[in-house]
Amino acid sequence: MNKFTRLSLLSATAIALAACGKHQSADGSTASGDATVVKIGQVSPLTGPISHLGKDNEYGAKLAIADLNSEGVEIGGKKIKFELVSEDDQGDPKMGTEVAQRLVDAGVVGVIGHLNSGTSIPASKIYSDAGIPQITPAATNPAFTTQGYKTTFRDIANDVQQGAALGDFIVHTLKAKTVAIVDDRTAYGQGLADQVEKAIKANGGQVVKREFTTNTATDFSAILTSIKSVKPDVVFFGGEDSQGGPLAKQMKLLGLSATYISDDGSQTPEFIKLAGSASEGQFASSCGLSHEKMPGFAAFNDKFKKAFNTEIQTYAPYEYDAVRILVEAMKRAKSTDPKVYLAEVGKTDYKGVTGNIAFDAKGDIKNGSVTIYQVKGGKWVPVSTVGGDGK
Ligand code: ABU
Repeated sequence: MNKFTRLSLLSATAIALAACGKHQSADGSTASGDATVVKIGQVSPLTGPISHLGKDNEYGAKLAIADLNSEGVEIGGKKIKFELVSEDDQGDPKMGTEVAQRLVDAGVVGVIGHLNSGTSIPASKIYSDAGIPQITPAATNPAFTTQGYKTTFRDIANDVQQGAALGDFIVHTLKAKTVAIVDDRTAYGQGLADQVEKAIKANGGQVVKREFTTNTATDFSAILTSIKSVKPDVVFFGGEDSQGGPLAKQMKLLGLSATYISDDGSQTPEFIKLAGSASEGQFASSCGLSHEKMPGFAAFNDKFKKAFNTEIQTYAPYEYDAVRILVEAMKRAKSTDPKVYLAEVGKTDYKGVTGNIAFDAKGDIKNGSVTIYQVKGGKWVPVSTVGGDGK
């Protein structure tokens, strides 16, 4: 959309709002009754193979907005009513930039997302150009925060930390001498697989096979037959549960007895559902503390179940914290204008549901942690945590 069309759309929005008794200010907020309406965007794949993860994120944002509105927030002497604008990027990089522009045009003052590294990275330029803070609660590729933008933040550990923890665990805890690695060729899966390979080698292990698939594949028999021929001790998969679950199941069906280990995209209830009995004894990491060590998890979990009648997949608590971090920054700045409150986001020191959150100069979480889990009795059970408050 060109600049002229965007301006015309904004004018049209202002006219429409005026007609229904609302007034749009220069910072994108609107007045409604005695409260000023402030829009916060959230983006995740709400359709497609990982829509369960996308909806989990959206639910986290919805809870945060509901809590803020029921608590009642005043900023700069004005009563604020927050409104969530949720977009579906389908996990697709091109759609990611399209919906990012749509959110900017809609006048959001901050964005939580996107979920995928492959969408968060290209979308970040659009938010940076518009001066709008973006906190991802899920995208872990380190490149997200190394582009030199002042607007990019992440409230979970990244894949340099996750790859190092996985490599160490595979070699020293699982005592693997030989490892086969599969990835889904996304910015996330391939990037993490590279980090894991580096860490395995640095710890004295051997990567005997490297294979790849796609993030829509469902049949892994050719890859697994090739892996079976080298008899690895461990198979690592870099990607999401929509591939990880079927892959673990097909490993068992093919008689591949290697231990399976995956990542934060697979450390979900959905993985256990998809892999079935083949999930038992398998491992995966998450980019944060275990639920038991998260200071606000129990209360958040109760609220989540009551509101949505489903269990948390993985990122919802980080999404909840991210919304509240933006609003805390607005309160400190006494402004909802992103150009004014952006500087305060970088100064965050917040005790959230997931733990203590502060950002380094790049916008990454300081002192992030990685937890390794194992499936025991059909449930994910934490085995060890490195970093953060977990050690
Ligand atoms: N971090 C897991 C999945 C999201 C992503 O980074 O693509």
